[in-house]
Amino acid sequence: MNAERQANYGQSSHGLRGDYGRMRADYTVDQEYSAYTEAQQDRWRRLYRRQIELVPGRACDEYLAALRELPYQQGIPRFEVVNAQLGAATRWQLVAVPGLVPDLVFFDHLANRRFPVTWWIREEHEFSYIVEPDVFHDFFGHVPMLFDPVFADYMEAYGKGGVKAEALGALPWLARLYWYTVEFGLIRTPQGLRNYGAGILSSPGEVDYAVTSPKPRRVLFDLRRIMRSLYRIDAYQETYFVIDSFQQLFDATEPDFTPLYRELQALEDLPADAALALDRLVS
Ligand code: HBI
Ligand code: FE
Repeated sequence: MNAERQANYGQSSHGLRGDYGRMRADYTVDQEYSAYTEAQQDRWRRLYRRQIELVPGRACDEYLAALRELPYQQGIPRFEVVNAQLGAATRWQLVAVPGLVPDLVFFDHLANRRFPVTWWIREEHEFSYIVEPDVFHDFFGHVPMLFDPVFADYMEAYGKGGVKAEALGALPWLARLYWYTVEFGLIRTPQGLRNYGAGILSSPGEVDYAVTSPKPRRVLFDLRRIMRSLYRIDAYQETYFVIDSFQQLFDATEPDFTPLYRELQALEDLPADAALALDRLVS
């Protein structure tokens, strides 16, 4: 299987970084901790110190509570240390991977409560922006949310849905659900709008933009609307979808999507900046 052809991220399929030569059949590798250079460890610490200042008041409480307990200050985290904490909290485990993995491999890991984490760290010139997931995006953006029991169950259900969607030829629709929730989701709280999406939480610019800028549309969560919506992978999002709780997200995505996919076949995709009369906007 050719990883470069199989892994599609968003709408662009591009050559992938990473060494796909020495991995197991499920695309996992061992984290070779001593191979990280001091420059890479220093880059992690600088990424961490910048982002840790930005998340209070902008990330949801579930995320912040987990982040406080994670050993991220000293340097690139060790998988086995975080796995002991995560396993105790929600029975999830992290597995090291060479980078983006094929959709079905990714879904199979999620369906079995394993989250694939890219082991390598971005280059210095990518300090503020990177398209592919690296170890900072995965650990800082995704891992804290896996400590929330309801969100953790949502991720497992998503993986199971992914296996089904692939068989039904419905992946583009399901991938948009991942994008607009797991990567770029917002949640409405009594204290105001907060981020829970990993793409936002690991981004120095978008973490503020997503919850404060007057530019983007913020639309109340609507499964069908999300599945119709194209997205951009190379700029701040033009539309965010807002949930009221992780339970709402879990419940709304619980039913079998087969009838929904059939309906969507007859509907046109919507541009990333579409304004629909029926959108319920969040002010
Ligand atoms: N691989 N490592 C990794 N991380 C992802 O987020 C990822 C992936 N492969 C496929 C994939 N995501 C998509 O299937 C999802 O965006 C739906
Ligand atoms: Fe991600």
